[in-house]
Formats: sequence, structure tokens, C-alpha cells
Amino acid sequence: MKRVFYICIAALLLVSFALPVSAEAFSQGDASGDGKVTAMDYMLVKRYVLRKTELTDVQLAAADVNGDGKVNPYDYMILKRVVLGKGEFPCLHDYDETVVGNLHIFTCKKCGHQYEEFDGQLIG
Ligand SMILES: [Ca+2]
Ligand SMILES: [Zn+2]
Repeated sequence: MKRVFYICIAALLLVSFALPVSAEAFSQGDASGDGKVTAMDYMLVKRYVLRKTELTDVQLAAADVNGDGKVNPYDYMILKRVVLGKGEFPCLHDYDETVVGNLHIFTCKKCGHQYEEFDGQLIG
């Protein structure tokens, strides 16, 4: 009986740690949290990837612009393109995959956004 009690306490502790500290989330790419996506966000994410600065969980969620659960060079490369007006953030919805030989066409189930991969390489 005592063992069950300890397991309950352990489960409760796990749940409370899993809850987000801050309920307020920054928007995609806005690692600095000022409501805009600027070169400052790009620098911040790059510095984090180079281990020159730390980011909070809320900042990390915003910094993960491609939504793969990691913050790495892909994210600041996408951010750089967006800041320079040369690209957009990838949408974070579910994709349908159509395979035609080596060509994979991904279509967003919600907004219809499409991108294509050939032999695992992004081509557009
Ligand atoms: Ca990422
Ligand atoms: Zn979408």
C-alpha cells in the first residue's frame, strides 16, 4: 500500500514538471518575444545553436521554426530567408505524401501548401 502511495507522488511530480511554466507562447520565429521577426531573432537563434547563449523553453518553441522539435542550423537558415524577405516559414500542419517514383509531393491537409522532394532533397 505504501508503495502505491509513493508511485502516486512520483506521478504527480512528473505531471507538474511536464506543465509549461509560462502559458504565453511566442509566435513562430519570434525568439526574442517582441512580436516581430527581425534580424535580432536570427542572431539569437544562431547564437543559441553555436552555444553562445541560452534560450528559455518559450523561446526555443518559437525558434524551432520548422517544427521538428529541434533548434539547429535549419531553423536559423529559414529565419534568415524570412528576415531577408526571400522565403516564408513552413506551415506546421500535417502533410499528405504522394509518391511518384523518386519524387515525393507533400501537400498540407489544412492550407494546401505544397513542397517537393526528389531523392530526399528539397526541390521546391
Ligand atoms: Ca527545428
Ligand atoms: Zn498548412
